[in-house]
Amino acid sequence: MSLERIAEGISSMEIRGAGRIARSAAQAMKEVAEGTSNRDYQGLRDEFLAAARTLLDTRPTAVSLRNALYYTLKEMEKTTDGKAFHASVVKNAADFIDASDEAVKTIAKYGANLIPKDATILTHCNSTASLLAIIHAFKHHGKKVKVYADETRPRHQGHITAKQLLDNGVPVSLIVDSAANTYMKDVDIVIVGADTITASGCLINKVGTSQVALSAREHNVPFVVCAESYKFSIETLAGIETIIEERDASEVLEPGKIPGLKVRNPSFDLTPARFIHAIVTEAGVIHPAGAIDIINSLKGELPFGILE
Ligand code: RUB
Repeated sequence: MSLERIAEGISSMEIRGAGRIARSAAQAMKEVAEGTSNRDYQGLRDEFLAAARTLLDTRPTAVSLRNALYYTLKEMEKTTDGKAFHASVVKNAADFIDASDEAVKTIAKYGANLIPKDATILTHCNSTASLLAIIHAFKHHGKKVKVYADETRPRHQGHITAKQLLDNGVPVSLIVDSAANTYMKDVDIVIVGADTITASGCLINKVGTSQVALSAREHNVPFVVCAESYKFSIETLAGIETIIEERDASEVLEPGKIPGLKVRNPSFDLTPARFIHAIVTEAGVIHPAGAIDIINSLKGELPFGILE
């Protein structure tokens, strides 16, 4: 797929989920690098930065996308040799995709360990890492799990989750988002994915996640987050606020259906760190207070700020 096709796919949410967005962005950068005959450092720099900005504009608040681009361009300030810079972009993009796939598999294994033997699980939205953790617990550990999948208004990503669980033989019931609190008394563990983890260990994930966390806390149910390290935001360490994406009102209500009505459609919300029992990363299962360590190691590795 070309850069334009991938950018369009991310904007339209045909490509969605923070991990998939990040891997697709790395793939787009790889294709830009493979498609150019340019080997002049400045020319390449301009070309790669333009491509990165095109990708960033598709979902500007996606931290995973930003970190994938940082990773791909991490040699940019370390060399002025065009050939070396070009080769590094191809290699780093491929390495990012492989590392991301591996991270998801590792998180699935660690996450499965946290799931009790005969657990009722509740999940919100559609997260590859958390879905695979449930499937791993069910298939490889033989745990008798059953799942409540929130439908996840307005785009119904919960339908994808329910279908994937069903396809893997996991017993699942689809519920409307507002029924999560009703069923929480039967739930043993909540597992969700992450769009972003902030320096203070807060979670930014699909809108409605924070209500699930609130309900879980009220019922003393552990609230577990699956997050690859590239979901952790270096920006938040510098005090830069993570902006919540607001999408088109037409996702919520057919345009003109109630003339004159204002509709708001935030795509994500923030769950405070104090509601989070554990964050499962490829580096291990951590307390939200450990977010700072992951961000510090990313900061040492990624060229934070080059896309501003
Ligand atoms: C998806 C969403 C997912 C996270 C994690 O939102 O909030 O929970 O991105 O997903 P959207 P994953 O549908 O708007 O992209 O674990 O697959 O990265």
